Amino acid sequence: MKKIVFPKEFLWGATTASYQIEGAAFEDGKGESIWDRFAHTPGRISDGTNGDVGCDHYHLYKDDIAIMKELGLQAYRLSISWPRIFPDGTGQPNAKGIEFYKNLLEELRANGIKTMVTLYHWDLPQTLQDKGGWVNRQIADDFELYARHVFEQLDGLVDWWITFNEPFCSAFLGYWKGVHAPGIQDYSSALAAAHHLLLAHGKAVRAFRETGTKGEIGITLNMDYYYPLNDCDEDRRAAELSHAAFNAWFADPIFKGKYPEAMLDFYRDKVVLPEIHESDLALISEKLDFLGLNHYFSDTNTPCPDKWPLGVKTDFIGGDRTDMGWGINPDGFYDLLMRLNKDYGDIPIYITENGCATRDIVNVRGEVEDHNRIDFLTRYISAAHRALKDGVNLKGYYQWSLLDNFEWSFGFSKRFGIVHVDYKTLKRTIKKSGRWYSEVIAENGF
Ligand code: IFM
Repeated sequence: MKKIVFPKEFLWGATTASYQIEGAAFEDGKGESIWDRFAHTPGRISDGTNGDVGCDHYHLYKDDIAIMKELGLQAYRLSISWPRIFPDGTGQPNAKGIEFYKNLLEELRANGIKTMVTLYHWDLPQTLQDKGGWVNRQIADDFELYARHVFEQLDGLVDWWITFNEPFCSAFLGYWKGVHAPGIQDYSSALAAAHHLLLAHGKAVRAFRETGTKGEIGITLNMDYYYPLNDCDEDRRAAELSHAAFNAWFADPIFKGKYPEAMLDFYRDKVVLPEIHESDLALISEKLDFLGLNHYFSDTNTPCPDKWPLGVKTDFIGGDRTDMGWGINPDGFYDLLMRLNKDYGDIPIYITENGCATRDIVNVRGEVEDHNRIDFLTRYISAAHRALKDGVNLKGYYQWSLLDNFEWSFGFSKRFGIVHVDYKTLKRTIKKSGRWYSEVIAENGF
C-alpha cells in the first residue's frame, strides 16, 4: 500500500459524549436529562441498561486523560451535560457542574491535549422537555442562556466550540422515529424541533461573537451519502430527495441562509411546517469558523410510495457490515466530502466522528485484537485523505470513540471504542486499534 501522509498541521483526535461515558447521573447537583428518563423507561434500551454509571468518567477522567496522552492524541472532543450546569434547564446554575468541566479541561491542557467542546450532545434537561422540549420555540432562548454561561465560565480553556451534535438525530430520531429520547413519533414535531435546534444554534453563535469568547465555533452535522439505487432518473430523484430532507435541510439554512425550496414545496401539503420568522434564517446562517462532519455509512435510494413521507426506500451500501449492521463503503465518505465542497465552498471541515462497532472480546492474553476496526479506519481515513488531495479543506479527524460506551437505545451492547471498557470492573484496556491509531498519529499517516 502507498504511504498516506497528511499535512503537518492536520489534527488527530477522538470523541466521546457526556451521557455516554460520564455516569454520576445524579451526583453533585446534576438534574435529570431526557436520556436519564428515557433509559429508565422499561423497553426503551435493548439490553435494559442506562447511563447511571456509564464508564464512570466523571470520577476516572484523570485516568482517561492519561490514556489519551499514552496514545498521543492531539485533541479530544467532549460534550457538556446541560443539566449538570443548569439542573432545571434555566434559572440557577450549578457551580459543581462547571467545576467538573473546568477540572477536566485544565487536566487536558496540562497534558498538552487540545479541546473541542460540544454544548449539546442530546442530554436535554427533563424540565425543558416537560415544557415541550425542542418543539417549543422558547427553548432557543433557554439554550442561548446556557451557552452564554458556559462561554463565560470556560473561556480560554476551549480551542473549538461546537453548538450541536447531529441535530438530525435530536429532531428525527427523537421526535419522529421515537427511538431516541424523548421518544415522540410525529413528523411535524420533528420539523419544528429541527428548526428550533437551528435557531438555538444561531443564537449561540451570535452570543459567542458578542462575548468575544476565545477559540473557534462550528456545528456538527451527521450525513450519509445518498446514491441512486440504479442509474435512472427516478432513483436519482429519490437520492436527491433524501439528501435534501436530511442533509441539506440542516446545511442549507446554515451555509446558504435558506431551506431547500423543493423540500419546502414537497412538505407543504403533507405536514405542518414550523413557524419560520423572517429574522430566523439570518441568525441561523451566522458565519461559522468550521463544519464538523460525522459520517458512518451511505445508502441506496429508490422510489417506494408506501414509505411516508418521502416515498423513498433507502438501504445500506456495502456487503461488509459493522456490528451495528451498517454497510462499509468508504467511497461514500469521499463522495460526500467532495459534494460538501461543491455545494458549500471552502469551509474548513473537521471529521468530528467516524468509526465502527465491532464484536470485541478480551482474549486470554488480556488483549483486544480488533482487526476489523483497524481495517475500517484504514479505509475511511484513506478516503478522507483522497478528498483532501482533491481539494477539500479538511483540517482534522476525530475517531468515534475513545472509549466503549453507552450506545443510546442499544445500551452497552455495541462497542465503538479504541479503548475497551469492562463495565463490571471499569477497567480500561487499549485495543489493538488504539495502538494502531497511536502510530497513525505519530507518523501523521500510515
Ligand atoms: O454513539 C453515537 C454518537 O453519540 C453520535 N454519533 C454516532 C455515534 C454512533 O452511533
